[in-house]
Amino acid sequence: MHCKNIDSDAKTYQTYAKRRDYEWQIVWRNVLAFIYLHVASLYGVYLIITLKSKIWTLLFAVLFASLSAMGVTAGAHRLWAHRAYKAKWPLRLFLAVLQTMAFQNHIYEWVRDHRVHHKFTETDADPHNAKRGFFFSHIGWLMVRKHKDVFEKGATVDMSDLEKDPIVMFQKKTYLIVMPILCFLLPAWIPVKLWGENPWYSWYVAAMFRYTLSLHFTWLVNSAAHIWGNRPYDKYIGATDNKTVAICAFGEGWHNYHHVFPWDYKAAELGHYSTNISTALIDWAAKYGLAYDLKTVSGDMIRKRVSRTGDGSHPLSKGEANS
Ligand code: ST9
Ligand code: ZN
Ligand code: ZN
Repeated sequence: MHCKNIDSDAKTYQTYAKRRDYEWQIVWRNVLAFIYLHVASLYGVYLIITLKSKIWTLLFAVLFASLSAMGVTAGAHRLWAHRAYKAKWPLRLFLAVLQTMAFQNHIYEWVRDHRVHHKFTETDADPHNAKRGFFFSHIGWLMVRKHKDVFEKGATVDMSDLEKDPIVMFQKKTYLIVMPILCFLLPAWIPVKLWGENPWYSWYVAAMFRYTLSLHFTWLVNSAAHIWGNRPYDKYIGATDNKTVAICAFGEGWHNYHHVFPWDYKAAELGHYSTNISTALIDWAAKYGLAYDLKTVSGDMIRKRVSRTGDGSHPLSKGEANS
């Protein structure tokens, strides 16, 4: 009898481990939230194209989305996840506020998932492993429990620098109160207060549509920029350089470069402002001394890497072929 219990315990554990390996354990709360977000956003699109909502509400939504995107790109990504530059506290506070407006989890969690993504790219320990397909790496990973390797291998990632940043830790502590105010209530309230928008129109356009669209633009980096595009710097990795994603994601679509040289504050070789507006913000902040120690990569290092592992799509490798 006793033996039987142990046996069945072991079986339960094996089944559990197997399930975590191969089965999607769906988190219905998130599935329902995403369904609501998408239905509400479609209604927002209807309000925009039928000109029922005011044009100012749409312009405001674009501005709000752009500011919050900078909190993710220049803040959570380049500053906190990669330490590609240093920032004085007023800039860190500003970026933390913008990042809270974006609701992509608090900085600490965002950075932990992102560091794990870089350390274990396209393995089971990668939270949005692109080998599991477009849907999983785009949105699916947020609707299921994480693979056990994410917890186990993720535990090896050092987060002590963030634990020492009082702004990051304050945001973590107050996130569940401040985030709904900054991401949903504030953008829904401003159009009502400033130009008399209908409160429901404001909710659907400036809150729901704006938020959902900026999530998709961000997720494209994890999905599209791990599937489609060139691999000018390293043809042996999944990440790609994808101009469309770069434009949508404020300069984060030069993802082949970024995976090869993650410490570059431009997250791209060139960082032209037209396809990399986040770099413009960091450069501007550096001019006023708010950002400093901007890290980049030497032309020589890039050239060597392009000729060693590039897929031949880089202008430098074409030059080589001609000479
Ligand atoms: C969102 C995030 O959308 C988007 C990130 C995109 C990143 C893109 C990067 C590309 C570059 C930047 C581009 C920017 C472009 C911007 C342009 C915009 C126009 N390591 O997670 P839990 C442990 S969020 C180590 O609950 P479950 C840890 O102990 C959208 N350990 O796991 C943790 O406990 P604690 C809105 C880890 O239960 C515990 O496990 N948010 C790691 O499997 C439990 O963790 C949502 O939709 C790790 N990596 O649940 C909510 N991870 O935290 C989404 C976990 O206490 N989240 N541990 O230390 C969830 O509901 C859940 O996380 C879950 C998994 C259901 C997905
Ligand atoms: Zn990636
Ligand atoms: Zn990164």
